[in-house]
Amino acid sequence: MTTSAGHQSGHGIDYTERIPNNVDLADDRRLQRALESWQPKFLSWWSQTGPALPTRDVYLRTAVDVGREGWAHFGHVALDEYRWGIFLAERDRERRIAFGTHKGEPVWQKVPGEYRAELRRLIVVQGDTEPASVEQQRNLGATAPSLYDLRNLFQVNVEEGRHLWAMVYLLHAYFGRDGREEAEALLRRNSGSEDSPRILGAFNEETPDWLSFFMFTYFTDRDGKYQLGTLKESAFDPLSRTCEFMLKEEAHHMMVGTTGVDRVVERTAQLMAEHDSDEVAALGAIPLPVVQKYLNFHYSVSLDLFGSETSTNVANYFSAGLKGRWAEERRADDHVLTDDATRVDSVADGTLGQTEVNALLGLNQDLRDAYIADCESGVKRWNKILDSYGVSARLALPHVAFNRHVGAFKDVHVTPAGEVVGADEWERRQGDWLPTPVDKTHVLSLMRPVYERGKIASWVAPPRNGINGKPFEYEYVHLA
Ligand code: BYC
Repeated sequence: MTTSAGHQSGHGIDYTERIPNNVDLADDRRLQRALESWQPKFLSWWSQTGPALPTRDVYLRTAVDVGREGWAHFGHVALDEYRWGIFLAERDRERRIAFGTHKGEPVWQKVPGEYRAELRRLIVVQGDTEPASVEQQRNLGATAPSLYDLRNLFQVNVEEGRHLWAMVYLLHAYFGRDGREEAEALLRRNSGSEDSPRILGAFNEETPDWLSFFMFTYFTDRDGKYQLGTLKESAFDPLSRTCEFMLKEEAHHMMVGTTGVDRVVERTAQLMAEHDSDEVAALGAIPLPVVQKYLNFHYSVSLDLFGSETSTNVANYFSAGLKGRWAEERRADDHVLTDDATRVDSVADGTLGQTEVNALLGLNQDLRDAYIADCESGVKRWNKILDSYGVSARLALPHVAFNRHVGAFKDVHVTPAGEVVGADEWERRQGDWLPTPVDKTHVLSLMRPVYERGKIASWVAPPRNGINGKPFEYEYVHLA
Protein backbone atom coordinates (compact mmCIF):
# COMPACT_ATOMS: atom_id res chain seq x y z
CA MET A 1 0.00 0.00 0.00
CA THR A 2 1.14 3.52 -0.70
CA THR A 3 1.10 4.64 2.89
CA SER A 4 2.69 2.18 5.00
CA ALA A 5 5.98 0.42 4.73
CA GLY A 6 8.33 1.86 7.24
CA HIS A 7 6.07 4.74 8.08
CA GLN A 8 6.65 6.08 11.55
CA SER A 9 4.03 8.65 12.39
CA GLY A 10 4.13 11.54 14.80
CA HIS A 11 2.01 9.64 17.29
CA GLY A 12 4.11 6.55 17.20
CA ILE A 13 2.35 4.06 14.95
CA ASP A 14 5.12 2.00 13.42
CA TYR A 15 4.01 0.23 10.26
CA THR A 16 7.11 -1.90 10.13
CA GLU A 17 5.80 -3.81 13.14
CA ARG A 18 3.74 -6.93 12.61
CA ILE A 19 0.91 -5.35 14.56
CA PRO A 20 0.80 -1.58 13.95
CA ASN A 21 0.04 0.13 17.24
CA ASN A 22 0.45 3.20 19.37
CA VAL A 23 0.36 1.31 22.68
CA ASP A 24 4.10 0.56 22.92
CA LEU A 25 3.54 -3.09 22.19
CA ALA A 26 7.27 -3.57 21.55
CA ASP A 27 7.93 -2.81 25.23
CA ASP A 28 5.71 -5.64 26.45
CA ARG A 29 7.09 -8.84 24.96
CA ARG A 30 4.53 -11.11 26.63
CA LEU A 31 1.59 -9.15 25.37
CA GLN A 32 3.17 -8.84 21.95
CA ARG A 33 3.69 -12.60 21.76
CA ALA A 34 0.12 -13.27 22.89
CA LEU A 35 -1.28 -10.97 20.21
CA GLU A 36 1.08 -12.37 17.59
CA SER A 37 -0.25 -15.82 18.31
CA TRP A 38 -3.84 -14.56 17.98
CA GLN A 39 -3.04 -12.78 14.68
CA PRO A 40 -2.88 -15.89 12.43
CA LYS A 41 -6.17 -17.09 13.92
CA PHE A 42 -7.69 -13.73 13.07
CA LEU A 43 -6.33 -13.94 9.51
CA SER A 44 -7.67 -17.44 9.10
CA TRP A 45 -11.08 -16.28 10.40
CA TRP A 46 -10.93 -13.36 7.92
CA SER A 47 -10.15 -15.60 4.97
CA GLN A 48 -12.92 -18.07 5.90
CA THR A 49 -15.70 -15.67 6.88
CA GLY A 50 -14.62 -12.25 5.61
CA PRO A 51 -15.40 -10.83 2.12
CA ALA A 52 -15.87 -13.71 -0.33
CA LEU A 53 -15.40 -11.78 -3.58
CA PRO A 54 -11.82 -12.10 -4.88
CA THR A 55 -10.17 -8.73 -5.39
CA ARG A 56 -6.70 -7.51 -6.29
CA ASP A 57 -6.87 -4.32 -4.29
CA VAL A 58 -9.28 -1.78 -2.84
CA TYR A 59 -8.99 1.99 -2.29
CA LEU A 60 -9.04 2.00 1.50
CA ARG A 61 -8.58 4.34 4.36
CA THR A 62 -6.02 3.08 6.85
CA ALA A 63 -5.28 4.64 10.20
CA VAL A 64 -1.63 5.66 10.27
CA ASP A 65 -1.97 8.12 13.11
CA VAL A 66 -4.58 8.96 15.71
CA GLY A 67 -3.95 12.70 15.46
CA ARG A 68 -6.09 15.06 13.44
CA GLU A 69 -3.87 14.85 10.36
CA GLY A 70 -3.05 11.25 9.74
CA TRP A 71 -5.74 8.93 10.95
CA ALA A 72 -7.30 8.66 7.50
CA HIS A 73 -4.69 7.69 4.95
CA PHE A 74 -5.95 6.50 1.55
CA GLY A 75 -4.42 4.07 -0.92
CA HIS A 76 -5.05 0.86 -2.87
CA VAL A 77 -4.48 -2.12 -0.58
CA ALA A 78 -4.87 -5.86 -1.03
CA LEU A 79 -7.63 -6.69 1.45
CA ASP A 80 -5.80 -9.41 3.34
CA GLU A 81 -2.77 -7.13 3.62
CA TYR A 82 -4.76 -4.43 5.37
CA ARG A 83 -2.80 -3.39 8.46
CA TRP A 84 -5.20 -4.08 11.30
CA GLY A 85 -3.73 -2.24 14.22
CA ILE A 86 -4.31 -1.14 17.78
CA PHE A 87 -4.91 2.55 18.17
CA LEU A 88 -5.98 4.42 21.26
CA ALA A 89 -6.85 8.11 21.32
CA GLU A 90 -4.33 10.31 23.12
CA ARG A 91 -4.28 9.95 26.88
CA ASP A 92 -5.55 12.87 28.93
CA ARG A 93 -3.50 12.66 32.13
CA GLU A 94 -5.95 14.91 34.00
CA ARG A 95 -9.01 12.85 33.12
CA ARG A 96 -11.35 12.06 36.04
CA ILE A 97 -14.37 9.81 36.38
CA ALA A 98 -17.42 11.80 35.33
CA PHE A 99 -20.24 9.78 36.91
CA GLY A 100 -21.27 7.11 39.40
CA THR A 101 -20.05 6.43 42.91
CA HIS A 102 -16.39 7.10 41.94
CA LYS A 103 -17.20 10.45 40.36
CA GLY A 104 -14.29 12.89 40.65
CA GLU A 105 -11.63 10.21 41.22
CA PRO A 106 -8.83 9.76 38.66
CA VAL A 107 -9.71 7.30 35.88
CA TRP A 108 -8.26 3.78 36.04
CA GLN A 109 -5.32 2.54 34.01
CA LYS A 110 -5.88 -1.01 35.32
CA VAL A 111 -9.03 -3.05 35.91
CA PRO A 112 -10.24 -2.92 39.53
CA GLY A 113 -10.74 -6.46 40.84
CA GLU A 114 -14.32 -5.87 41.94
CA TYR A 115 -15.43 -4.83 38.44
CA ARG A 116 -13.40 -7.29 36.44
CA ALA A 117 -16.24 -9.63 35.48
CA GLU A 118 -18.61 -6.83 34.42
CA LEU A 119 -15.98 -5.02 32.39
CA ARG A 120 -14.94 -8.18 30.65
CA ARG A 121 -18.57 -8.89 29.82
CA LEU A 122 -19.07 -5.43 28.29
CA ILE A 123 -15.89 -5.74 26.22
CA VAL A 124 -16.81 -9.24 25.05
CA VAL A 125 -20.33 -8.16 24.02
CA GLN A 126 -18.93 -5.16 22.15
CA GLY A 127 -16.18 -7.29 20.58
CA ASP A 128 -18.64 -9.98 19.50
CA THR A 129 -20.64 -7.62 17.29
CA GLU A 130 -17.66 -6.60 15.18
CA PRO A 131 -16.73 -9.93 13.54
CA ALA A 132 -20.44 -10.80 13.45
CA SER A 133 -21.17 -7.96 11.05
CA VAL A 134 -18.29 -9.01 8.78
CA GLU A 135 -19.77 -12.51 8.67
CA GLN A 136 -23.23 -11.14 7.91
CA GLN A 137 -21.86 -9.10 5.00
CA ARG A 138 -19.58 -11.79 3.59
CA ASN A 139 -21.40 -12.38 0.31
CA LEU A 140 -22.52 -8.86 -0.54
CA GLY A 141 -19.55 -8.25 -2.84
CA ALA A 142 -21.12 -10.64 -5.36
CA THR A 143 -24.00 -8.21 -5.93
CA ALA A 144 -22.45 -4.76 -5.41
CA PRO A 145 -24.37 -2.01 -7.25
CA SER A 146 -21.14 -0.16 -8.15
CA LEU A 147 -17.39 -0.15 -7.50
CA TYR A 148 -17.94 2.79 -5.17
CA ASP A 149 -20.36 0.75 -3.05
CA LEU A 150 -18.10 -2.28 -3.17
CA ARG A 151 -15.27 -0.18 -1.80
CA ASN A 152 -17.45 1.17 1.00
CA LEU A 153 -18.51 -2.35 1.96
CA PHE A 154 -14.88 -3.43 2.24
CA GLN A 155 -13.97 -0.29 4.18
CA VAL A 156 -16.68 -1.08 6.69
CA ASN A 157 -15.51 -4.71 6.84
CA VAL A 158 -11.83 -3.98 7.50
CA GLU A 159 -12.74 -1.43 10.14
CA GLU A 160 -15.07 -3.85 11.92
CA GLY A 161 -12.09 -6.21 11.85
CA ARG A 162 -9.97 -3.48 13.43
CA HIS A 163 -12.61 -2.90 16.08
CA LEU A 164 -12.36 -6.57 16.94
CA TRP A 165 -8.60 -6.03 17.35
CA ALA A 166 -9.35 -3.09 19.63
CA MET A 167 -11.41 -5.26 21.99
CA VAL A 168 -9.00 -8.22 21.76
CA TYR A 169 -6.14 -5.93 22.74
CA LEU A 170 -8.03 -4.96 25.92
CA LEU A 171 -8.80 -8.61 26.70
CA HIS A 172 -5.18 -9.66 26.22
CA ALA A 173 -3.61 -6.69 27.94
CA TYR A 174 -5.86 -6.45 31.00
CA PHE A 175 -7.68 -9.74 31.61
CA GLY A 176 -4.95 -12.40 31.69
CA ARG A 177 -5.81 -15.96 30.82
CA ASP A 178 -9.60 -15.57 30.76
CA GLY A 179 -9.14 -12.54 28.48
CA ARG A 180 -7.12 -14.69 26.08
CA GLU A 181 -9.81 -17.37 26.17
CA GLU A 182 -12.52 -14.81 25.42
CA ALA A 183 -10.41 -13.54 22.49
CA GLU A 184 -10.34 -17.06 21.02
CA ALA A 185 -14.07 -17.47 21.59
CA LEU A 186 -14.74 -14.27 19.63
CA LEU A 187 -13.42 -16.09 16.55
CA ARG A 188 -15.31 -19.30 17.31
CA ARG A 189 -18.84 -17.93 17.57
CA ASN A 190 -20.43 -17.33 14.21
CA SER A 191 -23.33 -15.20 13.00
CA GLY A 192 -26.46 -17.30 12.61
CA SER A 193 -24.80 -20.50 13.87
CA GLU A 194 -27.07 -23.02 15.60
CA ASP A 195 -24.39 -24.22 18.00
CA SER A 196 -22.46 -21.05 18.79
CA PRO A 197 -24.33 -17.96 17.63
CA ARG A 198 -23.25 -14.37 18.17
CA ILE A 199 -24.34 -12.93 21.52
CA LEU A 200 -26.88 -10.27 20.49
CA GLY A 201 -29.97 -10.98 18.40
CA ALA A 202 -29.46 -8.53 15.50
CA PHE A 203 -26.06 -10.04 14.76
CA ASN A 204 -27.52 -13.42 13.93
CA GLU A 205 -29.87 -12.02 11.28
CA GLU A 206 -28.95 -12.24 7.61
CA THR A 207 -27.74 -9.34 5.48
CA PRO A 208 -28.51 -10.95 2.13
CA ASP A 209 -28.97 -7.87 -0.04
CA TRP A 210 -27.84 -4.26 -0.28
CA LEU A 211 -31.08 -2.72 0.92
CA SER A 212 -30.55 -4.73 4.12
CA PHE A 213 -26.92 -3.61 4.20
CA PHE A 214 -27.87 0.07 3.97
CA MET A 215 -30.57 -0.37 6.63
CA PHE A 216 -28.12 -2.27 8.83
CA THR A 217 -25.46 0.42 8.53
CA TYR A 218 -28.08 3.08 9.22
CA PHE A 219 -29.88 1.45 12.15
CA THR A 220 -27.61 -1.22 13.64
CA ASP A 221 -24.29 0.58 13.22
CA ARG A 222 -26.01 3.54 14.84
CA ASP A 223 -26.61 1.43 17.97
CA GLY A 224 -22.84 0.91 17.80
CA LYS A 225 -22.32 4.66 17.73
CA TYR A 226 -24.46 5.12 20.85
CA GLN A 227 -23.04 2.16 22.78
CA LEU A 228 -19.48 3.24 21.97
CA GLY A 229 -20.45 6.74 23.09
CA THR A 230 -21.34 5.37 26.53
CA LEU A 231 -18.21 3.21 26.75
CA LYS A 232 -16.12 6.24 25.78
CA GLU A 233 -17.23 7.68 29.14
CA SER A 234 -15.86 4.64 31.00
CA ALA A 235 -13.63 5.07 34.05
CA PHE A 236 -11.45 2.32 32.59
CA ASP A 237 -9.29 4.67 30.55
CA PRO A 238 -7.94 2.23 27.93
CA LEU A 239 -11.55 1.31 27.04
CA SER A 240 -12.51 4.96 26.86
CA ARG A 241 -9.58 5.85 24.60
CA THR A 242 -10.20 2.86 22.34
CA CYS A 243 -13.85 3.76 21.88
CA GLU A 244 -13.05 7.37 21.19
CA PHE A 245 -10.89 6.35 18.26
CA MET A 246 -13.40 3.73 17.03
CA LEU A 247 -16.08 6.43 16.92
CA LYS A 248 -14.08 8.33 14.32
CA GLU A 249 -14.15 5.34 12.01
CA GLU A 250 -17.79 4.71 12.84
CA ALA A 251 -18.74 8.04 11.22
CA HIS A 252 -17.99 6.53 7.80
CA HIS A 253 -20.30 3.60 8.52
CA MET A 254 -23.06 6.07 9.41
CA MET A 255 -22.44 7.86 6.10
CA VAL A 256 -22.73 4.59 4.15
CA GLY A 257 -26.11 3.84 5.75
CA THR A 258 -27.56 7.33 5.54
CA THR A 259 -26.57 8.02 1.94
CA GLY A 260 -27.28 4.42 0.96
CA VAL A 261 -30.92 4.71 1.98
CA ASP A 262 -30.99 8.26 0.49
CA ARG A 263 -29.99 6.83 -2.86
CA VAL A 264 -32.52 3.99 -2.80
CA VAL A 265 -35.30 6.43 -1.93
CA GLU A 266 -34.09 8.86 -4.58
CA ARG A 267 -34.12 6.24 -7.34
CA THR A 268 -37.59 5.05 -6.36
CA ALA A 269 -38.91 8.63 -6.17
CA GLN A 270 -37.37 9.48 -9.54
CA LEU A 271 -39.15 6.60 -11.24
CA MET A 272 -42.42 7.26 -9.40
CA ALA A 273 -42.33 10.86 -10.62
CA GLU A 274 -41.23 10.00 -14.16
CA HIS A 275 -43.90 7.33 -14.64
CA ASP A 276 -46.50 8.91 -12.40
CA SER A 277 -46.96 5.54 -10.72
CA ASP A 278 -46.19 3.73 -7.46
CA GLU A 279 -45.44 0.55 -9.37
CA VAL A 280 -41.70 0.78 -9.75
CA ALA A 281 -40.88 -2.91 -9.28
CA ALA A 282 -41.20 -3.64 -12.98
CA LEU A 283 -38.90 -0.67 -13.66
CA GLY A 284 -36.10 -2.29 -11.70
CA ALA A 285 -36.51 -0.28 -8.50
CA ILE A 286 -37.68 -1.00 -4.96
CA PRO A 287 -41.27 0.07 -4.20
CA LEU A 288 -41.59 2.49 -1.30
CA PRO A 289 -43.76 0.13 0.82
CA VAL A 290 -40.96 -2.45 0.59
CA VAL A 291 -38.38 0.14 1.70
CA GLN A 292 -40.71 0.87 4.64
CA LYS A 293 -40.91 -2.81 5.58
CA TYR A 294 -37.12 -3.18 5.56
CA LEU A 295 -36.88 -0.04 7.66
CA ASN A 296 -39.44 -1.47 10.12
CA PHE A 297 -37.46 -4.66 10.47
CA HIS A 298 -34.00 -3.16 10.96
CA TYR A 299 -35.21 -0.45 13.29
CA SER A 300 -37.11 -2.84 15.58
CA VAL A 301 -34.27 -5.37 15.68
CA SER A 302 -31.85 -2.57 16.51
CA LEU A 303 -34.07 -1.27 19.32
CA ASP A 304 -33.72 -4.71 20.90
CA LEU A 305 -29.97 -4.06 21.17
CA PHE A 306 -30.56 -1.53 23.95
CA GLY A 307 -31.66 -4.26 26.38
CA SER A 308 -34.62 -3.96 28.75
CA GLU A 309 -36.18 -0.63 29.72
CA THR A 310 -35.56 -1.54 33.35
CA SER A 311 -32.17 -3.13 33.95
CA THR A 312 -30.14 -3.73 37.08
CA ASN A 313 -27.17 -4.50 34.81
CA VAL A 314 -27.09 -0.98 33.43
CA ALA A 315 -27.64 0.53 36.87
CA ASN A 316 -24.61 -1.38 38.16
CA TYR A 317 -22.49 -0.47 35.12
CA PHE A 318 -23.27 3.19 35.63
CA SER A 319 -22.77 3.33 39.39
CA ALA A 320 -19.47 1.47 39.07
CA GLY A 321 -18.27 3.94 36.40
CA LEU A 322 -18.00 1.31 33.65
CA LYS A 323 -20.58 2.67 31.21
CA GLY A 324 -21.84 6.27 31.20
CA ARG A 325 -24.64 8.01 29.40
CA TRP A 326 -24.69 9.56 25.96
CA ALA A 327 -23.08 13.03 26.29
CA GLU A 328 -22.53 12.40 30.01
CA GLU A 329 -20.61 15.60 30.62
CA ARG A 330 -23.26 17.78 29.02
CA ARG A 331 -25.99 16.55 31.40
CA ALA A 332 -27.15 19.03 34.02
CA ASP A 333 -27.65 16.67 36.99
CA ASP A 334 -25.50 15.17 39.74
CA HIS A 335 -24.16 12.32 37.48
CA VAL A 336 -24.82 9.88 40.33
CA LEU A 337 -28.61 9.55 39.94
CA THR A 338 -29.27 7.49 43.08
CA ASP A 339 -32.02 9.89 44.20
CA ASP A 340 -33.54 10.52 40.78
CA ALA A 341 -36.54 8.93 39.16
CA THR A 342 -37.48 8.47 35.53
CA ARG A 343 -40.36 7.05 33.53
CA VAL A 344 -39.85 3.99 31.37
CA ASP A 345 -42.11 2.15 28.92
CA SER A 346 -44.07 -0.74 30.35
CA VAL A 347 -47.04 -2.95 29.57
CA ALA A 348 -49.82 -3.65 32.06
CA ASP A 349 -52.73 -5.98 31.21
CA GLY A 350 -51.86 -5.76 27.55
CA THR A 351 -51.94 -1.96 27.54
CA LEU A 352 -48.90 0.16 26.68
CA GLY A 353 -47.96 2.66 29.35
CA GLN A 354 -45.15 3.94 31.49
CA THR A 355 -43.95 3.34 35.04
CA GLU A 356 -41.72 5.34 37.29
CA VAL A 357 -38.42 3.73 38.28
CA ASN A 358 -35.14 4.84 39.81
CA ALA A 359 -33.21 6.76 37.16
CA LEU A 360 -30.33 4.28 37.29
CA LEU A 361 -32.58 1.39 36.36
CA GLY A 362 -33.93 3.32 33.36
CA LEU A 363 -30.63 4.07 31.66
CA ASN A 364 -31.09 1.66 28.76
CA GLN A 365 -34.18 3.59 27.74
CA ASP A 366 -32.36 6.88 28.26
CA LEU A 367 -29.83 5.78 25.64
CA ARG A 368 -32.50 4.33 23.39
CA ASP A 369 -34.37 7.66 23.43
CA ALA A 370 -31.26 9.50 22.19
CA TYR A 371 -30.88 6.87 19.49
CA ILE A 372 -34.51 7.19 18.39
CA ALA A 373 -34.19 10.97 18.06
CA ASP A 374 -31.16 10.41 15.85
CA CYS A 375 -33.04 7.85 13.72
CA GLU A 376 -35.82 10.41 13.19
CA SER A 377 -33.32 12.65 11.42
CA GLY A 378 -32.77 9.98 8.75
CA VAL A 379 -36.49 9.65 8.14
CA LYS A 380 -36.75 13.44 7.76
CA ARG A 381 -33.97 13.40 5.15
CA TRP A 382 -35.62 10.61 3.17
CA ASN A 383 -38.99 12.34 3.26
CA LYS A 384 -37.38 15.53 1.97
CA ILE A 385 -36.05 13.55 -0.98
CA LEU A 386 -39.55 12.20 -1.66
CA ASP A 387 -40.93 15.71 -1.42
CA SER A 388 -38.31 17.06 -3.83
CA TYR A 389 -39.64 14.67 -6.49
CA GLY A 390 -43.23 15.66 -5.78
CA VAL A 391 -44.01 12.26 -4.24
CA SER A 392 -46.57 12.59 -1.46
CA ALA A 393 -45.98 9.20 0.24
CA ARG A 394 -43.83 9.31 3.37
CA LEU A 395 -41.59 6.95 5.34
CA ALA A 396 -41.90 6.74 9.13
CA LEU A 397 -40.30 5.00 12.09
CA PRO A 398 -42.67 2.35 13.44
CA HIS A 399 -43.86 2.57 17.04
CA VAL A 400 -41.19 1.65 19.59
CA ALA A 401 -43.25 -1.39 20.66
CA PHE A 402 -43.49 -2.82 17.13
CA ASN A 403 -41.90 -6.27 16.55
CA ARG A 404 -39.89 -6.33 19.75
CA HIS A 405 -38.23 -9.39 21.26
CA VAL A 406 -36.36 -7.84 24.18
CA GLY A 407 -37.79 -5.77 27.03
CA ALA A 408 -41.24 -4.57 28.05
CA PHE A 409 -42.92 -5.20 24.70
CA LYS A 410 -41.70 -8.68 23.99
CA ASP A 411 -44.98 -10.38 24.90
CA VAL A 412 -47.36 -8.08 23.04
CA HIS A 413 -48.05 -7.66 19.36
CA VAL A 414 -48.11 -4.02 18.33
CA THR A 415 -48.68 -2.50 14.89
CA PRO A 416 -46.33 0.14 13.44
CA ALA A 417 -49.00 2.69 14.44
CA GLY A 418 -48.80 1.57 18.07
CA GLU A 419 -52.03 -0.40 18.30
CA VAL A 420 -51.96 -3.60 20.38
CA VAL A 421 -53.38 -6.54 18.40
CA GLY A 422 -53.97 -10.22 19.11
CA ALA A 423 -51.73 -13.04 17.92
CA ASP A 424 -54.13 -13.94 15.09
CA GLU A 425 -54.27 -10.45 13.70
CA TRP A 426 -50.48 -10.16 13.97
CA GLU A 427 -50.11 -13.41 12.09
CA ARG A 428 -52.53 -12.25 9.39
CA ARG A 429 -51.14 -8.77 8.94
CA GLN A 430 -47.42 -8.95 9.65
CA GLY A 431 -46.73 -9.28 5.93
CA ASP A 432 -48.06 -5.70 5.58
CA TRP A 433 -45.37 -4.48 7.95
CA LEU A 434 -42.34 -6.76 7.64
CA PRO A 435 -40.62 -8.01 4.47
CA THR A 436 -42.40 -11.08 3.07
CA PRO A 437 -40.72 -13.86 1.09
CA VAL A 438 -42.10 -12.19 -2.06
CA ASP A 439 -40.57 -8.82 -1.12
CA LYS A 440 -37.24 -10.44 -0.32
CA THR A 441 -37.22 -12.39 -3.55
CA HIS A 442 -37.91 -9.24 -5.54
CA VAL A 443 -35.17 -7.27 -3.76
CA LEU A 444 -32.75 -10.14 -4.26
CA SER A 445 -33.65 -10.36 -7.95
CA LEU A 446 -32.50 -6.75 -8.40
CA MET A 447 -29.13 -7.48 -6.87
CA ARG A 448 -26.97 -7.95 -9.93
CA PRO A 449 -23.36 -6.88 -9.71
CA VAL A 450 -22.19 -3.76 -11.53
CA TYR A 451 -18.40 -3.75 -11.62
CA GLU A 452 -17.90 -1.32 -14.50
CA ARG A 453 -16.33 2.02 -13.58
CA GLY A 454 -18.88 4.83 -13.34
CA LYS A 455 -21.88 2.49 -13.81
CA ILE A 456 -24.64 1.89 -11.28
CA ALA A 457 -27.42 -0.67 -10.72
CA SER A 458 -31.03 0.09 -11.65
CA TRP A 459 -32.43 0.31 -8.11
CA VAL A 460 -30.18 2.96 -6.59
CA ALA A 461 -29.09 6.49 -7.53
CA PRO A 462 -25.36 7.27 -7.82
CA PRO A 463 -23.76 9.02 -4.82
CA ARG A 464 -23.40 12.80 -4.84
CA ASN A 465 -19.76 12.57 -3.79
CA GLY A 466 -17.03 10.00 -4.19
CA ILE A 467 -14.49 9.03 -1.56
CA ASN A 468 -11.63 11.30 -0.51
CA GLY A 469 -12.38 13.79 -3.30
CA LYS A 470 -12.27 11.11 -6.00
CA PRO A 471 -15.11 11.03 -8.56
CA PHE A 472 -17.77 8.31 -8.62
CA GLU A 473 -16.05 6.90 -11.77
CA TYR A 474 -12.82 6.27 -9.91
CA GLU A 475 -11.36 2.75 -9.92
CA TYR A 476 -12.15 2.10 -6.27
CA VAL A 477 -11.67 -1.65 -6.59
CA HIS A 478 -9.61 -3.86 -8.90
CA LEU A 479 -11.20 -7.28 -9.08
CA ALA A 480 -8.96 -10.32 -9.13
N1 BYC B 1 -29.96 -10.02 22.17
O1 BYC B 1 -30.50 -6.24 31.58
P1 BYC B 1 -30.77 -6.41 30.13
C1 BYC B 1 -21.97 -2.32 17.42
C2 BYC B 1 -29.31 -9.99 27.28
S1 BYC B 1 -23.46 -2.54 18.21
C3 BYC B 1 -29.59 -11.02 23.01
O2 BYC B 1 -32.08 -6.09 29.62
P2 BYC B 1 -28.41 -4.96 29.71
C4 BYC B 1 -21.91 -2.65 15.97
C5 BYC B 1 -28.28 -9.27 28.12
O3 BYC B 1 -26.95 -9.46 27.61
C6 BYC B 1 -23.13 -2.16 19.91
N2 BYC B 1 -29.45 -10.87 24.33
O4 BYC B 1 -29.74 -5.67 29.25
C7 BYC B 1 -22.95 -2.41 15.13
C8 BYC B 1 -28.49 -9.87 29.46
O5 BYC B 1 -27.83 -11.13 29.52
P3 BYC B 1 -27.03 -11.55 30.84
C9 BYC B 1 -22.62 -3.35 20.72
C10 BYC B 1 -29.72 -9.65 24.86
O6 BYC B 1 -27.42 -5.96 30.16
C11 BYC B 1 -22.88 -2.76 13.77
C12 BYC B 1 -30.00 -10.15 29.49
O7 BYC B 1 -30.41 -10.18 28.12
N3 BYC B 1 -22.18 -2.93 22.03
O8 BYC B 1 -21.02 -1.92 18.00
O9 BYC B 1 -28.75 -3.81 30.55
C13 BYC B 1 -21.74 -3.36 13.28
C14 BYC B 1 -30.76 -9.08 30.24
O10 BYC B 1 -30.39 -7.87 29.67
C15 BYC B 1 -30.09 -8.57 24.06
C16 BYC B 1 -22.90 -3.04 23.15
O11 BYC B 1 -24.00 -3.56 23.17
C17 BYC B 1 -30.23 -8.79 22.67
N4 BYC B 1 -30.58 -7.81 21.81
O12 BYC B 1 -27.98 -4.33 28.28
C18 BYC B 1 -20.68 -3.62 14.15
C19 BYC B 1 -22.29 -2.49 24.42
N5 BYC B 1 -30.27 -7.50 24.86
O13 BYC B 1 -25.96 -10.51 31.03
C20 BYC B 1 -20.74 -3.25 15.49
C21 BYC B 1 -22.04 -3.51 25.47
C22 BYC B 1 -30.02 -7.91 26.11
O14 BYC B 1 -28.08 -11.57 31.91
N6 BYC B 1 -23.25 -4.18 25.90
N7 BYC B 1 -29.67 -9.19 26.11
O15 BYC B 1 -26.48 -12.91 30.45
C23 BYC B 1 -24.11 -3.66 26.80
O16 BYC B 1 -23.97 -2.55 27.23
C24 BYC B 1 -25.26 -4.52 27.26
O17 BYC B 1 -24.81 -5.84 27.28
C25 BYC B 1 -26.54 -4.43 26.40
C26 BYC B 1 -27.69 -5.12 27.18
C27 BYC B 1 -26.88 -2.97 26.12
C28 BYC B 1 -26.40 -5.16 25.09
